[in-house]
Amino acid sequence: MTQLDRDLLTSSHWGTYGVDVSDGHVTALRDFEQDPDPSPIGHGIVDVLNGPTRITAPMVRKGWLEGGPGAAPDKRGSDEFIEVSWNEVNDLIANELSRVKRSHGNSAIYAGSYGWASAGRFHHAQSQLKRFLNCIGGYTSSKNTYSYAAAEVVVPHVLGDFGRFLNNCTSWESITSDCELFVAFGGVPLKNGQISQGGVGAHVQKGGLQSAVNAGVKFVNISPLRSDLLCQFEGEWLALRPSTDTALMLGLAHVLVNEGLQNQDFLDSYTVGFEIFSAYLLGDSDGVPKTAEWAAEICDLPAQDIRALARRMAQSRTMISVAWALTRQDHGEQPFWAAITLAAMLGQIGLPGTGIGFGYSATNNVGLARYQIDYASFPQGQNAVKNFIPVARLTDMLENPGDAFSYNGNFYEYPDIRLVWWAGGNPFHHHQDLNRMRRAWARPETIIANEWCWNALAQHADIVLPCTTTLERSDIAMTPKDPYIVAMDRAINPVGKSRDDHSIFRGIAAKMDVEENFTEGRSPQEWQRWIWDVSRQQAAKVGVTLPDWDTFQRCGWIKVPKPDVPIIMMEKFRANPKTHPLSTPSGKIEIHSDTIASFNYEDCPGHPVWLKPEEWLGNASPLQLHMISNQPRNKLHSQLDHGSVSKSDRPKGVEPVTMHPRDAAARGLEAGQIVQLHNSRGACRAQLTISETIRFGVIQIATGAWYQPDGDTCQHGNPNVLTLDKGTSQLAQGPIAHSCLVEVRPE
Ligand SMILES: Nc1nc2c(c(=O)[nH]1)N[C@H]1C(S)=C(S)[C@@H](COP(=O)(O)OP(=O)(O)OC[C@H]3O[C@@H](n4cnc5c(=O)[nH]c(N)nc54)[C@H](O)[C@@H]3O)O[C@H]1N2
Ligand SMILES: Nc1nc2c(c(=O)[nH]1)N[C@H]1C(S)=C(S)[C@@H](COP(=O)(O)OP(=O)(O)OC[C@H]3O[C@@H](n4cnc5c(=O)[nH]c(N)nc54)[C@H](O)[C@@H]3O)O[C@H]1N2
Ligand SMILES: [Mo]
Repeated sequence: MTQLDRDLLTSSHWGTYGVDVSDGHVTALRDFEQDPDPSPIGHGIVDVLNGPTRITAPMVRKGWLEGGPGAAPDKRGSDEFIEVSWNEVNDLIANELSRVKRSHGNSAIYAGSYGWASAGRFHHAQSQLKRFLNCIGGYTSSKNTYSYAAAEVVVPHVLGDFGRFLNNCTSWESITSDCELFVAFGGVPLKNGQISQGGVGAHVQKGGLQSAVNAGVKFVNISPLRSDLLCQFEGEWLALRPSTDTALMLGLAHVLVNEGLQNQDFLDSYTVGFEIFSAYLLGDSDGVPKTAEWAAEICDLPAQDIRALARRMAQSRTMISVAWALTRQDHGEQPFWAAITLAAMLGQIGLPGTGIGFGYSATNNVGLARYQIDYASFPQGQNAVKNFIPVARLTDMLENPGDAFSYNGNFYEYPDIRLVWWAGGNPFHHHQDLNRMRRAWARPETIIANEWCWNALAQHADIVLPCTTTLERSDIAMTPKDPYIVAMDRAINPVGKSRDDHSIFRGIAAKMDVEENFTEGRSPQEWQRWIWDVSRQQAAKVGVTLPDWDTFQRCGWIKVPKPDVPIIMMEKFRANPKTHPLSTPSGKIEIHSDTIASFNYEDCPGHPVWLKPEEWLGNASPLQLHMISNQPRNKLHSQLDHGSVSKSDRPKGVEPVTMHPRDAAARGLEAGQIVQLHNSRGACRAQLTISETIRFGVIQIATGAWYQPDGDTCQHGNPNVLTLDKGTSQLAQGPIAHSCLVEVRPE
């Protein structure tokens, strides 16, 4: 263990903490002194580091061990596990990988391994897995995220890029000084700002929002949930029907055109295709003018409120924020495209404090002024396999090998998957229609998972490789998304026989004669120093000096200074679109995209349109409610669901669900009782909370409860047994968890 003259430190996606250790056990985490708004989430790890849910040795499912690959796959999730040694398990895996490669080729290995894992530049689980598989010929991969797949595919057609703009959203300082009206589709959910991928030093979202409120910025929270903008900030609340934001945006746009309020100069100089969109907006192309009354019918908001909001937006210095959640719905490409179009019509893009932003407080880094330093990562190498799926098409791929699918203008084929490997990420958390996924999960011959806790992913694998947590290995928390760089100390020894992901793959690499390729002769310590040294050079390129390794280790953390001026998204393009064009075909904002139009997708034509979702309140039967399954307040996804912080929320052991009093009365339900949410795809238990802070006709249940199926009913309250597994459109094929109807009955 490192001998240090300072407190032990750790970092996570939810914050930095001091670590108290006694007798080789972590006894407590302490909030980081630099953090003005620390998150309680971290404390949830202490009681589960070494408890009954910890995986302490390599385990193989009995049916697989006895019958070999493909044996009794329907017993995944219910079979017994047998402990084996590391040497045995490495042999089993090396032989199985060789068999699959020989008989079916590397494309039969699926290692999209989507998900978050833990902070730390070196021990990034997916990078370790992918580098190892690249050393043995590659794997079928996945593209895009569950977070905002629809935006990742559509926005580059409209603005030329998505990630770059997301990382450069106008900073809170600029909003505080220059914005008057902040219109937030999906709110500014501070609960989500607790998180930032790769590590957080100081939480800034609450402070940013507070400073803007103090400076007089008015907030409008457009969301089925009032809590998406905390009441203490006194925003207005427009409780629209879920999945209808695009109709509302079109209604607002129509008012602007109808009343001559759009900024034509901006449209002429900085955009293309407005005339085609405008013909649709006015009804010239389809006979339906998208008036405030038309929008009011769809979103169930008063037409006069829509008109009043449009006028206010045109008269004020306005920022439009679109929550990432708006992409996770049927036709999730449309709200982002429509929001960019609306902001373009207001003509304030590229000016201080106004324009468009993608999901303020979706994570701690949105609107956080910082340098974009291209820090080094653990290199993944080259994947020789070209096959991929859009990440949320997992079940389709397992069900339909050889079938064609559309994606972003092309056709591709689903490969025939024989072996699935997850190291970081939990599909039994993130995927939709989990009961259907579980059935498809029985098709591959072998499923391997690197995990540290017995969640549903581990329980549904054939081979479980026990990995360490961040507290059992040293690393560096260093990401362009956060100004703090933190030495993550190895606070305790690995629990049981667990190994870090790197050592796990190194062991198998040795059996397959690729150890040298995998490690390049470096130890984990040497890799970390390599990452540090390359990152120092990268930082120097933007004028940031990082100390040498020993000084950094002695200090434990450093803060990279922030740029002198606030960030203003698309400032340079605004100043001179000729010298700083966008990377779209026209160099301008594409309100109409010839490229997308040329794909001839009915579910994603050439400009923003309103398309009815497959499931929404507009086609609900009288008993159906719209279910919002948003991000959990007290954990990150399914991580630490078994820990004390998450459990403190649920005295009866099941996830809380929130319902409007009118809906509860109509069903004769009472607060505190256990209910079942159900639809044709499955059911889940939940404990009822009744509140007027939710729109009637809508229920809210956070994601994250560990999937525990009894038949098709999840006993813990995982809403993904109810959600629909369908792509946003042929363009992005993103997930649509938020477009989902359910009924609720007493248990
Ligand atoms: N209904 C519904 N579903 C959703 C969403 C929604 O809004 N509604 N949101 C979606 C979104 S945005 C996302 S990003 C996904 C998130 O889905 P995931 O990212 O898959 O969820 P996590 O629970 O964070 O999974 C991380 C896993 O990595 C494991 N892990 C942690 N550290 C390590 C490590 O060092 N090594 C290894 N090998 N494993 C480790 C954890 O134990 C955990 O099982 O969920 C999506 N699903
Ligand atoms: N505490 C915590 N924070 C997190 C995470 C976590 O698991 N826990 N996950 C992180 C990840 S991976 C991601 S991608 C981000 C996601 O960030 P978001 O996508 O912003 O997260 P959500 O909580 O799913 O949704 C935000 C709000 O959008 C609203 N909403 C849902 N549907 C609609 C709609 O149709 N219209 C409107 N107007 N509003 C709607 C919901 O009320 C919801 O509370 O959060 C990150 N932050
Ligand atoms: Mo996400």
